Amino acid sequence: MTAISNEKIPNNVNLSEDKKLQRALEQWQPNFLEWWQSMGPEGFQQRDIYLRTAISSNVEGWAHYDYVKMPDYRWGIFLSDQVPDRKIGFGDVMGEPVWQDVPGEHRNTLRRLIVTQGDTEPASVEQQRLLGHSCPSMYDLRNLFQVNVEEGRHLWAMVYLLHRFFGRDGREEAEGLLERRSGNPDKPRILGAFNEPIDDWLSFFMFTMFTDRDGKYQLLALAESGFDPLARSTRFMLTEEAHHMFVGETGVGRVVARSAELTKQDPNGDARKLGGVDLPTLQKYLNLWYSLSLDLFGSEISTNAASFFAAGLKGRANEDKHYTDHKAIEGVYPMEVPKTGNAMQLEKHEVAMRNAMNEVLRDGYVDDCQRGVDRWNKTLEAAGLSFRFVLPSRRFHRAQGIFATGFFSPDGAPLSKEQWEAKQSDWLPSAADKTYVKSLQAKAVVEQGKMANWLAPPPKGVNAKPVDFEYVRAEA
Ligand code: BYC
Ligand code: FE
Ligand code: FE
Repeated sequence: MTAISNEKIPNNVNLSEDKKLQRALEQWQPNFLEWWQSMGPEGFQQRDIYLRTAISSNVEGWAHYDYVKMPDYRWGIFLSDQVPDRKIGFGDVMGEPVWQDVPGEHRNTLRRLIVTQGDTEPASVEQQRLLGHSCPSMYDLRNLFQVNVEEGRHLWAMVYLLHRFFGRDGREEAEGLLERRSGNPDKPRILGAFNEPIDDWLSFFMFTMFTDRDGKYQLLALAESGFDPLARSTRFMLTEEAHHMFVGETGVGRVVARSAELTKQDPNGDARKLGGVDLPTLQKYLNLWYSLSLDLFGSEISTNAASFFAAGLKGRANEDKHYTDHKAIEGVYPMEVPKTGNAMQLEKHEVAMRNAMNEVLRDGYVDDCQRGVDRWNKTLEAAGLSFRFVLPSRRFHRAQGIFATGFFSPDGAPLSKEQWEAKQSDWLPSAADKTYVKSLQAKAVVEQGKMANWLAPPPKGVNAKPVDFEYVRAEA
């Protein structure tokens, strides 16, 4: 499938053959640009940034690098190639041909899933909009903007589905996606983590490590969908998602490397004394963003998840490769569940497998996060330090699901409210920690090739360019 990139909206969905749809999307486009100008990255909009643009969906040709001003970025609509004769791979409808249109009985549910997915994309751009002013290097600044424009494209991907398949309701939802605002109590974004501030670069790296990784798992689950256009959209989004998690994992990794170095240099092993982030503070930021991201999987026991699965709308990650029983009517998932009326006591429950689908998806996510943490710990080990990062228990600091009403320590022990309050600032960033981390970033590092003191340089640059490449051109 080739892309027609000289069109107003680059696409590989034959947009020019559907004039009505093309017009509707061309009407939405200026609203998107207006949103981008007012809620997208503050500053730098007239700068030339060395960015990658998707220009088609085939593996060799889709990534094109060049200087571009962000408002001129070619946000396009790209679906992965259609798999011929694709069949639904799970649920009650397993084995039936996938749908090229929305089945009437699933219309509301699918719209809801697409809107929820779509809402996170502009939300993250809003959360990150002020970070340019405190960037630790031009390399990092460019990576931030790359993530931002791609989240903008993910919004386009969901808006295409809404316009193409959901008529007037879909068009209204597409407007709504530009109207809600991250962190605004009157019109908040839909999911919790997307209303949390990301106002320092350590939070940005943790977010792209942990929250974008929820994106990976949700997209993998939607890539299984019986609604083929959704499956194909999300499959293409996953190729971009990989870079976001790269930014997160290597971003945190570079902070870890630098912190380890400074910890060793300071006679008392305190990286803060030398202008770095100390390891215990890094652990607190990890605890925060990991637990916020765990919430994004929804409740451990969910009839919503069961019906998404039964109906063939949302599967498990890599359904075909990782599972043999694709109906999941039989099995159970053992869980420890807080007792009703007494969250301090846990009791064993056997949850019907379909009702546990959120937890099944979360399992894959937790393992994936652990692999990243292991790599950071290798750095500490190589530095000869005994400190190790740990993922806190899934019960820790939860606002969704069965543990939301209780209080739990990072190792999962039930606590009273008083015990929790006494220890909270040991486990999550305190106001003083946040002030300290921000103080390291008071001034943007804008000299080509320079790095802020609190993180290590990357081992290599972008697209085989050197680390000191001019990723963001100076103001003309
Ligand atoms: N905050 O049965 P439950 C990404 C609601 S990230 C607020 O527990 P369900 C990205 C839930 O909506 C990926 N509300 O959960 C990353 C439901 O409300 P209703 C985004 C929450 O429905 C970085 C109620 O609680 N994609 O792409 O099984 C940067 C009980 O629901 C939360 C998706 O999420 C929460 N955390 O699953 C940029 C995929 N959790 O219906 C982008 C689409 C739950 O009773 N969404 N609730 O009013 C879904 O698949 C599901 O909606 C969820 C929830 C997995 C989110
Ligand atoms: Fe995204
Ligand atoms: Fe992302």
